[in-house]
Amino acid sequence: MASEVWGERWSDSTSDIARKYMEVATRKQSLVCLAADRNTMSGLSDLISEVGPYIAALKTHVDLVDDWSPEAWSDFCKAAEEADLLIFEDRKFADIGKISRSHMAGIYDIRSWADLVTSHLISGPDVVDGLQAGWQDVGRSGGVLLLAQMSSRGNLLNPDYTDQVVNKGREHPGVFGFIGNGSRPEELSELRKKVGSEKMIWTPGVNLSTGDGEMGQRYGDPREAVLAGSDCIIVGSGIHRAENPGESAKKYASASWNALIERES
Ligand code: 5BU
Repeated sequence: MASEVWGERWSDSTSDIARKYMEVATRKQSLVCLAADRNTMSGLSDLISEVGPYIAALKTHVDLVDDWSPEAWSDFCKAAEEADLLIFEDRKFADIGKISRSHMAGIYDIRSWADLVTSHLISGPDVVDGLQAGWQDVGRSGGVLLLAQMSSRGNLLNPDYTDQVVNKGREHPGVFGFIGNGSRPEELSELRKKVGSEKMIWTPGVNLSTGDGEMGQRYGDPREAVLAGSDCIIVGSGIHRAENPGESAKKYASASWNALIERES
């Protein structure tokens, strides 16, 4: 049961969506969010059918799909829902509150299908209210993951900036949690200390093969990320570029799940 496995993350959580995530992750014994970075609808659908059982959430970049259409996307979201997955649009919002609210609508209508979105806090805390208003406009609710750290080399999110994001985000009920740097366990442990136990930390920059990736991406080990305080490892190419994505997803699932058991026991 989720309440037994997740320890204080469960007991201290005040977010329905975070609890939903912990339940899905427990059912599937997987703390994996697949970064579904494929640029065709058929490539995306293949991925869900191959790895759906081994992941707990699906992260999208809706605007990189070449043959995107509202109908095809709606079918894709339905498939994700049937596969018991949270849908997470990694849109990295950053505008003022009222424009962010409008960005949730528009062609892609993110507010109508995403359970989670990412946002920078560079424009100030009203961006979170704007995103929450976006969901309210269609009678839905969702959670915002604030970028407190990034996985890419040379990024400008320094420790002082991270502190400010965490201090503002911790207090906001619309903030589901924070993005942390999965490639550096020591940075992640620091982030966990700052965040405390109530909010989630989700981490990109994770791969079973650690080291430098393409164009400044950096990778850390899934087990180390979870032990350092990550609640969800975001894995892209480690799964979708593997020869057998299903088998690869299973490996990430068991590494992350075993690490959670180890962390909480
Ligand atoms: P990869 O193939 O595992 O490197 O994919 C990583 C994904 O996570 C990709 O979709 C990025 O947009 C996303 N990401 C990231 O890599 N680093 C970050 O700091 C943030 C998001 Br925020």
